This record gives sequence, structure tokens and C-alpha cells, in this order.
Amino acid sequence: MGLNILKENYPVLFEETPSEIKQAYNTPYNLSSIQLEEYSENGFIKLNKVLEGNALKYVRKIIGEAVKARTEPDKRKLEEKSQFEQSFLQCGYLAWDFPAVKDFVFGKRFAGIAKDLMKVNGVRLWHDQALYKEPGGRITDCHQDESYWPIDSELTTTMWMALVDVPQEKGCMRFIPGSHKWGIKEYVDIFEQPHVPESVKEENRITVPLEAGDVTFHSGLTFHEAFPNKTREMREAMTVIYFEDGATFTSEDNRSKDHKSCWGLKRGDIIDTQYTPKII
Ligand SMILES: O=C(O)CCC(=O)C(=O)O
Repeated sequence: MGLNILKENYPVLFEETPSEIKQAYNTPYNLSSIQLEEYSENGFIKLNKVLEGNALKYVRKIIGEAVKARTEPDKRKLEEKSQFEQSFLQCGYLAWDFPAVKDFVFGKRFAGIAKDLMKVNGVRLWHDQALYKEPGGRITDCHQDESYWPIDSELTTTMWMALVDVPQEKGCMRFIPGSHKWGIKEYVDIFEQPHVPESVKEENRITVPLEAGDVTFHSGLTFHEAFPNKTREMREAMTVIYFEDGATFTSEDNRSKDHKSCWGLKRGDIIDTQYTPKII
């Protein structure tokens, strides 16, 4: 869809973000030492009310519009989609197409949490992606994110924000606590041929239902999965992925080499591209 048509059909995505909302995106969220310890131990954490009120309503609106703009041309029914696509509608790099989403993704409130949890001096954006699980959508297969990313650092983290209440029956996330301490264990091909990872078969999992505005952060090494959406409503979630400033690019052969975040990089380069700005 051309830019003018997008601007005409989705005006809110191109309007100036109200200052009250920008402030909500940039007000620090303070973590206690117990929360920092919990993340270090478990490799994930749930944080309540990271957004509330008008800011939450606004974000739900703009992400919903952005997902609609991206997915509207696809008229396939759920059952006509691939197994991977039945796990969620995946809409990445929304910040770069839609200025309203960019203000959210660049929010220092969220990047500040990532910085504190990873205990680093600075964080960069890896990428954003909305993950909407359609009514009837299947499980998200268990995996470790870092097995897909050519980042030479164990310090990556994903913020997963619920834009609506996400109980188990709507497809909330489930984590294997402590699995971030195992290193990269197992590649699961969630795109074509998912399997239950050997390493997690016997492990305890923790189910994390969220209310709208709550988030989880999980390390790129933590095994996680999500339940199917057994409701008749969309599971609306937005994610932002961060990595430690100074991390290098591991490989041109990696599965994610075509991601915009990797454009122009050679093995060993510091990851510092137009798509991976330092946020805080
Ligand atoms: O939203 C989901 O269903 C899965 C999310 C996920 O795997 C992730 O954010 O790393």
C-alpha cells in the first residue's frame, strides 16, 4: 500500500503523539532489588501496569491500526495459513513505517526496564513486532529466541505487552524458569517443523496470565511458549526486543540474516545500524 493511501486510511498512525502519552512512554519504571534478582534467577519477570489509562488505550489503538494496515490485504482464513502463521499474525518493524508506533517503541520507560534487568550501560533496539493470536490460533511452540538471532551476546530481552487481558485461554505465555542459564540449547524450527525441545520435556513451566498494560520481559535464552487462543477474540500483544549496546554480529549465515537489523553487517561488526539505534 502506498504511503498516501496509508496516511488516508490510517491517519492516527501519522499524527503527532499527544504529549501526555509521550510522557507515559518516557517516565521511568522503578524496579526493586527483589525484582532484579527474580529476573536474574528465572530469566523472565512479570511487571504490572507498565502502561495504564489513556496511554494504554492509545497504544492499543495504534498497534491495532498498524496490524490492520499490514494484514488487511491477506484474506486467507486461519485454516488456510501455515502452521507458523496459525500461531500468530507477526507484524515486525512497525516503528519504521508508522511514526506513532515509533514513539512507543523508542520509549525510554520500556528500554530503561530492559537496561536495569540486563544490568548493562546501554540498550539498543533489535526490532519491534506485534504478535496477534487469532481466535482459534494454535500454540506458539517452545523455543529460545537467541537461537534465531546473530547477536554475539547473552544479553538480549523481549518486552511482551498485553494490550488486552490475556488469560491462559486467550494464549498467554509460559516460561521455563532458569532455562536462560543453560546457554543456547536447542534450535526449534518453529517456522516449518516444530518439535518439543528435548531439554525442556521434564521441566516445570510457569504460566503467566496478564492484564492489559502488564508486561513480561524474558531473556533471549529463556525457553518459552504460548497457549492456543480458545476464545473468539484476538489476543493482542506488542513486543519490543532489546540487546546490550556494544554487542557484535555473529554470522552472515544466520537464519535472521535478512532482517533489516542485520543489513550491511559483517561478522564481528558492532551492531550499530539505522534499524538498531541506542535507545537508552
Ligand atoms: O506471542 C507469542 O505467542 C510468542 C511470543 C514469543 O515467542 C516471543 O515474544 O519471543
